[in-house]
Amino acid sequence: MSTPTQDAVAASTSLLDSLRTAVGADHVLVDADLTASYETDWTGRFTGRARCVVRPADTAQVAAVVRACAAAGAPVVVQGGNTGLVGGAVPAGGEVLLSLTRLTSLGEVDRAGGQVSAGAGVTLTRLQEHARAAGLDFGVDLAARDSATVGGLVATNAGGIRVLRYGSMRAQLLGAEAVLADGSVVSRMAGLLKDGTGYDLVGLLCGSEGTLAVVTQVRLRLVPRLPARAVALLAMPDAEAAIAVLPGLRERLPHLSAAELLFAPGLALVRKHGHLPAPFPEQHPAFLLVECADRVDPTDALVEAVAEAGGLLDATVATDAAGQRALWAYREQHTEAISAEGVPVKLDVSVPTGRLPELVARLAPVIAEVAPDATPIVFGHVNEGNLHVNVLGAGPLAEQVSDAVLRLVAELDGSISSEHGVGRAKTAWLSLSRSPVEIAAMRALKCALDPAGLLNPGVLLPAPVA
Ligand code: 2HG
Ligand code: ZN
Repeated sequence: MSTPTQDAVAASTSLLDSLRTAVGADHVLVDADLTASYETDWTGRFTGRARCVVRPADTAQVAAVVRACAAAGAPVVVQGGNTGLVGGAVPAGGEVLLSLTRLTSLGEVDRAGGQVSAGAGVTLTRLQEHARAAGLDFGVDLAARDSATVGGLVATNAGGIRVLRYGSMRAQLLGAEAVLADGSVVSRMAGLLKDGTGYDLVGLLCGSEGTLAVVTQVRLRLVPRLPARAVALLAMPDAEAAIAVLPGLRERLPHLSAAELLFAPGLALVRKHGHLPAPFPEQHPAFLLVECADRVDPTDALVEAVAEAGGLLDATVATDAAGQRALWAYREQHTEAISAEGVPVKLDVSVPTGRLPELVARLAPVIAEVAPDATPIVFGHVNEGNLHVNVLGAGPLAEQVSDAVLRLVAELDGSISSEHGVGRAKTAWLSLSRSPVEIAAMRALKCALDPAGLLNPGVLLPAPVA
């Protein structure tokens, strides 16, 4: 008779055998030096050992992997480009890590429909280049574009820098193919612009952070390519003034495509790590970076609107590509500069836009009260009331800092997760943004689609109270 240990070893060997049969032995990684890069998140804050890393090449292989894991009762964690910031795509310990980076199929651009099909492992940069080569563009853009993958963008309902103009990832999603927890496949890839037949499963999978199904392919809406751009950086006395300028710019500039908020401490970090020159001769406390995109040069309209905006301390407008990249670098290099400084507490929150000045004003004192030595670096997407609150030097007070900031956000009727997802980082605070009834409904959906709880356990929903 075999012992429980022998049974466990035999079960594990038979799962590895099934996975090797599903994807080929070369794509089942077990050696620690091969799995390491998949096991820690981009920030270095979340880490855990995977049972193995499996790298399927297409939907059929993903289905075979999920079936094998379901048969073995083995939990699965799903990963794309590993650029997530809430620990939602790295193992907690012992899961099979399903990496989707080999799902790189990219269909021909359908110009009649203004759509394209993309595999979950296609990077955002590749998708953008593909759309642009066909005279179109993709409506979502963000700084991690070279590594972030379509599957991860869908899983987190990613936002980024063009939400003001085109909406978040869900607004681009016309269809999806996904593997359910039992290994069966749902495919809705026709890209119908109108389809009122029942529950919107595709919309539901967007933002579900890999907990309901594994999205393997999506059908995406494309937008017109707007090659003429103008970018301005406005220096402002404070957040309130920067926020107050936005409605006027939005009303005057129908081709406004981005409005980003940053502050002196973040700018200083970016300049230090990126070795960048100062944007203005004088130092200023707050900045608004705005971009217009159109088919014809939007510079004059932007200059006029900026000239009429009140409360500016200074402004600079870049019309050529190099100057625009240089202005964007002040904003886009925040994440890297912060990481170069240390492992931050990273919070991504939003409040109704009208309450943004109050959030900005109260953040520093609220953080100082629980972690007096910590340094907050705040920046964000002002149109959506979305701030990225990064706190350096919180050390053992990380949980207290998160708690204080997220409670402040809830008090202001905001969301504890705006565009990065809940992941493992924020499950404990889900009830600040979702009522018990909503959480029960979310749990019911999870149980219906993944009754054994094998897909991304511990992500998004807190563990049920025993
Ligand atoms: C951004 O807007 C990203 O640049 C990352 O959402 C935010 O690093 C962050 O906190
Ligand atoms: Zn962001």
